[in-house]
Amino acid sequence: MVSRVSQRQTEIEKDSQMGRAFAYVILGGGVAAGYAALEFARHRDGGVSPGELCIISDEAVAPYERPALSKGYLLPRGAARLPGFHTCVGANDELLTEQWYKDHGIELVLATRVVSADLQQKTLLTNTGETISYGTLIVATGARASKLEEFGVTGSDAANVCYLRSLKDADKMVGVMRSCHGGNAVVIGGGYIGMECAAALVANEIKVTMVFPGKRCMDRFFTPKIAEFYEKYYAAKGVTFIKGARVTSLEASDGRVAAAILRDGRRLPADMVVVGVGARANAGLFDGQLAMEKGGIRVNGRMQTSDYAVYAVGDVAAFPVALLGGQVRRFEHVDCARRTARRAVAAILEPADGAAEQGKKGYDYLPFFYSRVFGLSWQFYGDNVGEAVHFGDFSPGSGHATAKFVVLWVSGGRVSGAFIEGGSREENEETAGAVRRGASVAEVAAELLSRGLAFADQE
Ligand code: FAD
Ligand code: NAD
Ligand code: ISD
Repeated sequence: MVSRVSQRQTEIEKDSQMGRAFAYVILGGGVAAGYAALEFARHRDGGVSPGELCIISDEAVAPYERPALSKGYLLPRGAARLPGFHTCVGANDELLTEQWYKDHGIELVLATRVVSADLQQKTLLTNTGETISYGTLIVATGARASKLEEFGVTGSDAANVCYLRSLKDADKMVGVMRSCHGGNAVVIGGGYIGMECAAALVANEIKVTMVFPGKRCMDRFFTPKIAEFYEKYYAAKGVTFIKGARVTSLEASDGRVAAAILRDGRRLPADMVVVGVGARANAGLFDGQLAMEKGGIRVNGRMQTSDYAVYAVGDVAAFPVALLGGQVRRFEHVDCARRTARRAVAAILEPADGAAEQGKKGYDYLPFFYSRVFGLSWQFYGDNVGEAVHFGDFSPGSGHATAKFVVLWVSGGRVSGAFIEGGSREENEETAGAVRRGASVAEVAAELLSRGLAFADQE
C-alpha cells in the first residue's frame, strides 16, 4: 500500500515537471536555428500552428548572424547592433525579430539550457527543470570556443581576457577594447578569430601582437604564399607576429592579466588578451545515443542522425558531401549552417522519395567559406586538396592596396578548390561555378589570364 502511494506521488511529481510538447523542437538558437525557422514558416505558408515548433536556446536573444560579432559588431564607429543582424539578413533574406517568431507561431524558449536529452523518451530536460517533449528534434547546438585551460594555461577567466563566440562575449570585448584605447593586446591563435579580431583591434587603435604555434597564420588552410600576403598586410597595419610560439602562462594581478608569458620566457605586456584557439562541436548531450564522426554528430545526406526522429545541422553535423565523392565532413562555417538547416527542414516536411534518394552519395553541397578584414575580402569554394597554383599580384603594398589574386587547388587535372581575394560578385560566382562543375585547370587558367591575372611566382 505504502509503495503504491509513493509510486503515485512520484508520478504526480513527474507530471508536474512535465512541460510543453512540440511536434518539432530546434535545440540551439544560432544561425542554423534561424534559417530552419524561416524554412518552416515558408513550407507552412507563413507560419506554424501554436505548439508545433519551438527553439530552445541558452542565449537570451533570438537567432542572429554570428559572423557579424567579429566584424561589424566590433567597429569603433557605426557598429552593428541587434535587431539589425538577426538571421536571416546575412543571406539577404528576412530579418527575423522576436516579434517575427510570435507572428509565425514559433515559440522561442530563450536563456534556457538543455542539460540532458533522452532520445528513447523523446524528451529534453532544461536547466529550469522543465521536460520538453518533441516529435522530431533538430540539433543545432553549434560549437563552443576552446579554452586556454584545455592547453594547460590558467587564468583565462580574467576581466580583460576575451573569447568570441556569443553576443555576451562580444559585449565583453567591446567594453574591454574601450578601456584599452592606445594600449597593447595579445592575440593568442592565428586562425579565423585571431585574424578577424586583430583587424578589429587595430581599427580600435590598440597595438596587436599575435602569437601562435604554427609557421604561418591559418596554417591548415592558407598556402605559404597566401599567408605571406595577409601577414605582410597586417604588419603594414602595425600588427606584430610571433610565430612558432606558445603562451604558457598569463601573469595576473587583481583579476586582470598584465602579460602573457611565452615558453621561451619572453614576456608580452598586455592590457587585454583575445583568445581564438579553436572550437569544439557541442555534441556531448548525445554521446552514447547518436553515432558520432569528425567530432560531431554523424548525419546522412538529409541531415538525419542514427535516430530517425533526430536531425543535426550546422557546426555540429558531419555529413557526406556528394561533390567530394561522399566523404564525410564537418564544416564550422555560416553558409553550411544556413544550407544544412534548410535541407533538414525540407527533408522533414517532404519525406524522402526512396527511389530518388537511391544512389545519392550525400548532400549536394559546395563548401564555401569567407572572411572580411580591413578592406580585404576573400572567398573559398571546394576542397583544398592537390597542388596549389597561384595567379595574380601577391604584393601587399602599404596595406592600402586593392589586392586581387586567385589560388586554384588542382587534383587530377581538375580544379578541386579555389580561393579568391578581392573578387567582384560576378568573379566570385564564376569561381564557385568552375569548382562546382570540376572545370579543367586549363579552362580556368585561360579565363584568369584573359582577366590579366598572370601566374604568380611560386614560393
Ligand atoms: P551557432 O550559431 O553557434 O548556434 C548554436 C546555438 O546553440 C547557440 O545559440 C548556443 O548558445 C546554443 N546552444 C548550444 N548548446 C545548447 C544547449 N545545451 N541548450 C541550449 N542552447 C544551446 N563563418 C563564416 O563562414 N564566415 C564568417 O565570417 C564567420 N565569422 C564568424 C565570426 C565569429 C565571431 C564566430 C564565432 C563564428 C563565425 N563563423 C563564420 C562561423 C559561423 O558563425 C558558424 O559556422 C555558425 O554560427 C554555425 O551555426 P550553428 O547554428 O551551427 O551554431
Ligand atoms: P581556428 O581553428 O580557425 O584557429 C585556431 C588557431 O589557434 C590556429 O591558428 C592554431 O594554430 C591556434 N592554436 C591552437 N592551439 C593553440 C595554443 N595552445 N596556443 C596558441 N594558439 C593555438 O579557430 P578559431 O580562430 O578559434 O575559430 C573558432 C571558430 O569560429 C571556428 O569554428 C571558426 O570556423 C569560426 N570562425 C569562422 C570565421 C570565418 O569563417 N570567417 C570567422 C571567425 C570564427
Ligand atoms: O554573413 C554575415 C556576415 O559576414 C556578417 O557580418 O552576416 C553578417 C552581416 O552581413 C549581417 O548584418
